[in-house]
Amino acid sequence: MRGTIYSGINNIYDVRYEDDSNHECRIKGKILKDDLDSYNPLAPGDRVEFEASDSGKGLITSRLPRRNRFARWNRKRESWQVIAANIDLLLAVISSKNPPFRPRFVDRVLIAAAQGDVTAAILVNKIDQGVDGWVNERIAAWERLGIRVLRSSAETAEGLGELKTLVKKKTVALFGPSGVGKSTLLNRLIPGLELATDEISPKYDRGRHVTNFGRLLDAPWGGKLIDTPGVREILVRGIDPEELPHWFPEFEDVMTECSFRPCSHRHEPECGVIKAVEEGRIHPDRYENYLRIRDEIEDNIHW
Ligand SMILES: Nc1nc2c(ncn2[C@@H]2O[C@H](COP(=O)(O)OP(=O)(O)OP(=O)(O)O)[C@@H](O)[C@H]2O)c(=O)[nH]1
Ligand SMILES: [Mg+2]
Ligand SMILES: [Zn+2]
Repeated sequence: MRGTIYSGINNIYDVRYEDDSNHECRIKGKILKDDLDSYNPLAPGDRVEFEASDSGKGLITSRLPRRNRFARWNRKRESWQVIAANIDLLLAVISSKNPPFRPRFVDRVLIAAAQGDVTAAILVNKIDQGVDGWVNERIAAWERLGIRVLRSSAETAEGLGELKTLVKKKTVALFGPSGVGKSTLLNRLIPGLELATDEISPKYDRGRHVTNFGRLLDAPWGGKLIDTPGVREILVRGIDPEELPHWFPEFEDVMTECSFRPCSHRHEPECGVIKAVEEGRIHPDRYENYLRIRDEIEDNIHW
């Protein structure tokens, strides 16, 4: 039998069969541990082969090939954690003010999505709390790269119509820091859904990590949505430092003007990237983020 993973906690997976029946499954043997670069063998959205039993429990015997996956590097485990598989879109969700707007976090999510062959869009939520000029400027820089950016408020419902249209008939995962409103948005989109949500901590200006496991949800209009736990950080791994510039699409054109090859675009004279930053063709904060990520991956070169 073939089914879809809806969620998994402590190695027990909620598998949904074609007839909408639910099966509480464990993994049979180590069959899924082969050729894995992640510590979790299955994530919401995965398709599996399983053997059902009369008691509603079952055994997963294999994972079907993935079309794509979105994964994040887990610093403690030094391994990838697959967040969602076989998705049409990853929505990087961020808030405009509280928790603070974190564009550099989003840039990293865009890289991680591209690494897993996943299309990404950005959702700036909580716009009822205000959107500063620099936030709009950063949004415009993403839009110039051809990335879709939506603005929404789960509080006033502004932008929810557009969001609904975007996710229609698709499998879409929401990913971002804790407290930005991922679960609240899903509760707003899917009538009757009551995912747990909580206020952000006033002392630290960040969420309390309310959602603690990823979960696939059926939308009444035919699509599927995935709620995921908020994360504090997202690291860039699996990319050689010299290759990093290629993950910044706006560098691609201007890199041809660099005099040095290879050019790190840090301090070399006659660097096309530095020139483009000075002339305002590359957003300075994207460039700053490039420098930091480059330092970070060079410090981790041993892996
Ligand atoms: N003002 C305002 N508050 C919002 C909005 N969306 C969500 N919130 C509030 O933000 C808080 C955090 O929302 P959650 O939905 O729990 O956030 P989350 O992203 O799911 O957080 P984790 O599950 O911890 O990752 C709650 O108090 C929500 O009511 C919004 O658009 N505007
Ligand atoms: Mg949540
Ligand atoms: Zn250069």
